[in-house]
Parts: sequence; C-alpha cells; structure tokens
Amino acid sequence: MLTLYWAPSTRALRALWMLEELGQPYERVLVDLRQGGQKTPGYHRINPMEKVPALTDGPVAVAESGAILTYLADRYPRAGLAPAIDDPRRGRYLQWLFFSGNCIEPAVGELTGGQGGGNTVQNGWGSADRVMSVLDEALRGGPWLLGDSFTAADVLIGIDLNFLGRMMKLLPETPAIAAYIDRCATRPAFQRAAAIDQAAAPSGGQA
Ligand SMILES: N[C@@H](CCC(=O)N[C@@H](CS)C(=O)NCC(=O)O)C(=O)O
Repeated sequence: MLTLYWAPSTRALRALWMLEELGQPYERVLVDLRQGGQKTPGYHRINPMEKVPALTDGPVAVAESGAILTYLADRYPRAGLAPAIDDPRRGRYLQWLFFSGNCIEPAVGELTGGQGGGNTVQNGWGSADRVMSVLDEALRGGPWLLGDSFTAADVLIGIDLNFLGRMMKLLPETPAIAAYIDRCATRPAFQRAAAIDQAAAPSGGQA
C-alpha cells in the first residue's frame, strides 16, 4: 500500500496531487507539524530530514517531492505520467523534475532573502529573472511542459508556480504562467487534492 505522509498547506500538495492523478489506492498519514509530528523517531526513520512529504510503498521509503513524483510515475507507467526511459522527451522531463529544487526554490530564496542575486555565474540557478524567463519561454508553447503530454513534471512545476507564486506571491506571474496555472487547476485530480488539502488546513496553513 502506498502511504503518503503529509500536512496541509505545504509542499506535500505536490505528492497529494500526483497520487490523485495516478488513481492508485493510497492512504494518508497526517503529520502534525505544529505538534512536532515530523520529529518523532518513527517519522525520522521515514524521512531523516523530518519534513513532509514522504512516501512509503512496502519496504520503500522515499522523500523529497521531486523524487516521490519520479518514483510514482515510473512505478505506475500505465498512468502515462512519465516518458519511457528511451523516449527522447525523457531528458527534458527529468530536467524539469530537478529544476524545482535546484532553480525555482533558490530563486524564491533570492527574491525573499533581501540579499540581491549575488554572482549569477556561481549561482546554480543563475538568477531569479533567468529562472522565471526560462519557465515563461517553456510555457508559451504549452499546454504542458512537454507539449501535449501532461507529466509528473507538470505536477511539480505546476504546484511551485501556483503555491509559491500565485498563492504566496513569492514569484512573478507572466500571462503564459498564469494560463498554465489555470490549466493545472482545471484538472480533476488537482481539484480533489486541493479539496483534501483545504479540508485539513488550519487557517493560514502550516508552513
Ligand atoms: N525539499 C523538500 C522540502 C520539504 C519541506 O520543506 N517541507 C516543509 C513544509 S513545506 C516541512 O515539512 N517543514 C517542517 C519542518 O521543517 O519542521 C521537498 O521538496 O519535499
């Protein structure tokens, strides 16, 4: 059985949406971040980073949302959420799955940290401006990052742009990005995940 360790109003929404897209049975275990549920020895064994989301699948434990999405898309290939290993689109697909943690998250840090962009050559993400223009360029074609095929990469990047951008106002929104967020929001699986998330959310969220 797939078990998702999650908390509402957090990055766990990425894994929640992915599981809803997959349509496989899964159970949710709420980790109460305010009560330190992430710091228990039992949860530490599942995710030593003591953060949500994390997923277990029998003997498998996997944390880091990009890794969870990659794992699930490959584990259930019939859902069609990942290009096959020999599909030429696989390269770009993996690139977007790494882009979230390696480029978008540091770009948010740059925009909110008040320290300026620093050295764009040394920065792994270049600059927030660069990250956002790369996303904008990729999404101007659409409808999805890989064109006509919706993949796990859209779950990850879609949540980043919606959650970190539109909801938390930490990232700018271009017309192409706005249209993409709107398209993501029309997916029934996204709506189910958002409803689950909102039903469990204390006002103001947890993290
Ligand atoms: N790199 C992780 C980040 C996960 C993360 O930062 N989760 C936050 C909630 S958004 C968390 O669990 N915070 C609780 C804590 O640090 O105590 C991922 O992508 O899954």
